[in-house]
Amino acid sequence: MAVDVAQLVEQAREGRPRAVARLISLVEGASPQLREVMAALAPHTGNAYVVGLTGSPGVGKSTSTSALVSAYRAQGKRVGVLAVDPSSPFSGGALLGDRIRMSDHASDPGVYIRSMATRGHLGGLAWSAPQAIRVLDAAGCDVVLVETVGVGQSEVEIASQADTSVVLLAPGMGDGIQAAKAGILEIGDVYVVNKADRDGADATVRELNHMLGLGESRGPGDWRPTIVKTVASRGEGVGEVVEALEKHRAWMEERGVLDERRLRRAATEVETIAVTALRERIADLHGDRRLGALAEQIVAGTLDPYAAADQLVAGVTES
Ligand SMILES: Nc1nc2c(ncn2[C@@H]2O[C@H](COP(=O)(O)OP(=O)(O)O)[C@@H](O)[C@H]2O)c(=O)[nH]1
Ligand SMILES: [Mg+2]
Repeated sequence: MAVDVAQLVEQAREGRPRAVARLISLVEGASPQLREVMAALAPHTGNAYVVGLTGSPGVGKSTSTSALVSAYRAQGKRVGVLAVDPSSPFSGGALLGDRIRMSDHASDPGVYIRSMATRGHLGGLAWSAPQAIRVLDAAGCDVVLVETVGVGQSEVEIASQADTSVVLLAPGMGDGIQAAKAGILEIGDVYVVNKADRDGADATVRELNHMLGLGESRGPGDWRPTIVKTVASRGEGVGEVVEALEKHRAWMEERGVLDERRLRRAATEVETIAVTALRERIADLHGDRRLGALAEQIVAGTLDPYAAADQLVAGVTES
């Protein structure tokens, strides 16, 4: 069903939650109207500060996100929350518990909370998450918190696209090794050791210090990842997390890093849309027939795979 995009965008900019939700649904469903939506949103984007939260399931991401929402709301900021689950084709499922933890904010008109899954779209969340962030940005969110379900490759990719990446760990979860494996020790700007009410939090901080090489010297002006201990379920340490985020943001602005990151994010976004469009064209009937014909020539030895790939790309891009 076609929607009145101009009207929807206007309503979203006025901060109407239903309009924001409709726009994100268009993103999630890969609607053909998205071109129109993104064109209408473009002039109104670029204001939101995007924070990614990554960490093993159960570490306390949703609890921390909820506490961060409260902290930012206390500052009068409008906050968007995007909970993304790259492993699931259904929004909801794994994130149901998160919704309950977020229910404190359900009636606050200054907070948008949305969970998203891939819905089997070829581009996956790498394709849709940045567009959902655009919607929240244009809707006037000062801060957008992006929570991923776990620490897999696609989660790390999504988190690394944020302005600031927060990596959460908890004592006694064997998190260190897992984190190192998933590569999240390379993406964290701020590290949170949550569940500091449990034994071993200080040991986890020490281990983290060691793994991050924080004892080693860095170049002057380099960012030293901050480590903050929290008890998210009681809101303890959350103020320090906000402080660490603000510090990182200020550092990025001072050094031009924020612009750099946003340029990189935009480039990745365009590339993802382009590659996904290309892949879709190859998968359509036309492209499929072409591919079949090329495969026959390769098997017959009358064509090499590079020349065939060139022909395929040329064929699907000119039609
Ligand atoms: N003891 C303790 N439990 C916590 C803390 N933060 C969160 N939890 C609990 O840990 C569980 C998982 O939290 P959740 O936020 O859903 O983790 P997520 O999977 O990373 O989003 C929940 O039962 C929370 O109540 C904390 O600081 N201390
Ligand atoms: Mg969660």
